Amino acid sequence: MLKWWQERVVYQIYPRSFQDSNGDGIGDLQGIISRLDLLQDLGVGIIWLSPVYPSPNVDYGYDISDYKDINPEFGTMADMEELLAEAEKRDIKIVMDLVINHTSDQHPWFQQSRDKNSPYRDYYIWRPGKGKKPPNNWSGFFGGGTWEYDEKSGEYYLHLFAKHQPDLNWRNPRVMAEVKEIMRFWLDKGVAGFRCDVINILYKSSLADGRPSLILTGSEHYLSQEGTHEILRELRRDVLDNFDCFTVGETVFVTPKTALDLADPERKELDMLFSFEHMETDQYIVKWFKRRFHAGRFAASISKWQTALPWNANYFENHDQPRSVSRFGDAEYWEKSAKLLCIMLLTLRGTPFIYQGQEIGMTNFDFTSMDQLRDVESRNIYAIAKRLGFPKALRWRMIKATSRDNARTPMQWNAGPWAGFSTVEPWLGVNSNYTRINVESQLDDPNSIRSMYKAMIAFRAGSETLKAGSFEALKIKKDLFAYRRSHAGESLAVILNFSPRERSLPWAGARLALSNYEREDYDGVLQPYEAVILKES
Ligand code: TEU
Ligand code: CA
Repeated sequence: MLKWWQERVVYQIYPRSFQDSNGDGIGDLQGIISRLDLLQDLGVGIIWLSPVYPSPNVDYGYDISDYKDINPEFGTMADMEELLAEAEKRDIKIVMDLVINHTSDQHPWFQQSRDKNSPYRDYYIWRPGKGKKPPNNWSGFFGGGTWEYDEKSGEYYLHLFAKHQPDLNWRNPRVMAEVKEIMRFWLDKGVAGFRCDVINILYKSSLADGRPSLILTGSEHYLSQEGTHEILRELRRDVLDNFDCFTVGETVFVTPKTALDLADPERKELDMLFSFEHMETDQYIVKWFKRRFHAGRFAASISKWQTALPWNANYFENHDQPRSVSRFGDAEYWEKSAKLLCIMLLTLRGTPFIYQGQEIGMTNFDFTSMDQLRDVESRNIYAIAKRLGFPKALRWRMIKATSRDNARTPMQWNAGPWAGFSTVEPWLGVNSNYTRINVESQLDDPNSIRSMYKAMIAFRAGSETLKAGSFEALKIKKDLFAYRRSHAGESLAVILNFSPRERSLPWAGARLALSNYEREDYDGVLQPYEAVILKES
């Protein structure tokens, strides 16, 4: 029997860029409330809100300075309670983003911890340097080091992300108690669960130097450590199991083995998790060095993970990733390839996660210079590439293709000023294709990408095979990817042509259930970027 978070489709909202309601150029909670009817129309069952807590916005909400309030830019706690109530009226559940590996350096806990004698000192990881050097050689997720010297304190503090995001010390039982309190606060308000930010790096087993690595020096001391498993089991036992809720972990650098240790239902840690392997098939070593997308590599990774875990959290884009149609699709076949990705996402086994704008085929941002970018990660990497002597054209190409700002431009609602997102210039530029790509132009068009998402969400909702069925990879050949979903005597074959060429793939004894092309039945020849669902039995 499936749980409700396995039956429903999740829609991720990046609140800053979804809908501005008060004309300050920044998305907000009242803006989200004003768009709930459209999300209900789409068929969304759960909304994952990227962080809406007070934040100095170094990392736009992923640096939290108060876990039990609402960022005034987004509104008030009353607005949040109204959002919860309005969503519930539409049978939409709300999931919050739980960022507990680190806080903002403006959090009162951190400010007090700078005093060596403060009871908050051990909420964070403070260490003396080695002479003039930091305590170890670890490298950070945003490039650069992971230790910041604090004059007042006379010591360094650890930050695996930006220096304004000090890591919490999860060896301290008071940190555990504080986080349990925060989780109960939101669950008592009716929040239906949490997306857990970089949740598999909480416990640092050692602060010893790491093996030098091009990716993350030192990660062997904190990736998926036993201490983290113990933390997750305790949070589940003492808090989560007392509510009808779920968790989806964002888990970096997991393998099928380490992922199973985090998401195996028997271990009662996470309910499901986002892995990254399929999102790393178009890069060399790190995401800044792009590699041509190869559908076969992508399909092979997806297939591996479909059978590696008891349940998957399937996604092709989010607020950290470039737009999937620009990355895995084809601009020449923008509509068809966006619909192919839609059919793939909604026919895989597991909970589908749709990111705002994906449902209308929003593309990467057409920015032309660094001063249009806001993302701390992009700016850090650009500065490091410059220091390393990368030519300007090369470092610009790296950033433009991969910057997280590609996914953070304002939601394109209509062809009006600022794409209907705001009445003033937004905090981040609007993609110039908003007059062509927007919700309003697709809403009543039965052949639009949004209509395909709406149809596929309904198709999946009515199909026990797609929701609960098994997954079997059938063909992974260059640009062709075919798999079978079976359940209780029904068998559906999904065939995806990730290429601009016609491809012959006869499929005897099957009846067409759905295609992203207008056709009566399946003639064994796939059109460019055609995706079909065939009923085999
Ligand atoms: O992201 C974790 C993370 O590692 C991402 O930076 C990811 O590695 C990369 O950007 C995409 O490949 C989470 C949040 O999703 C991200 O927005 C935050 O910046 C980060 O944690 C720190 O909280
Ligand atoms: Ca606003």
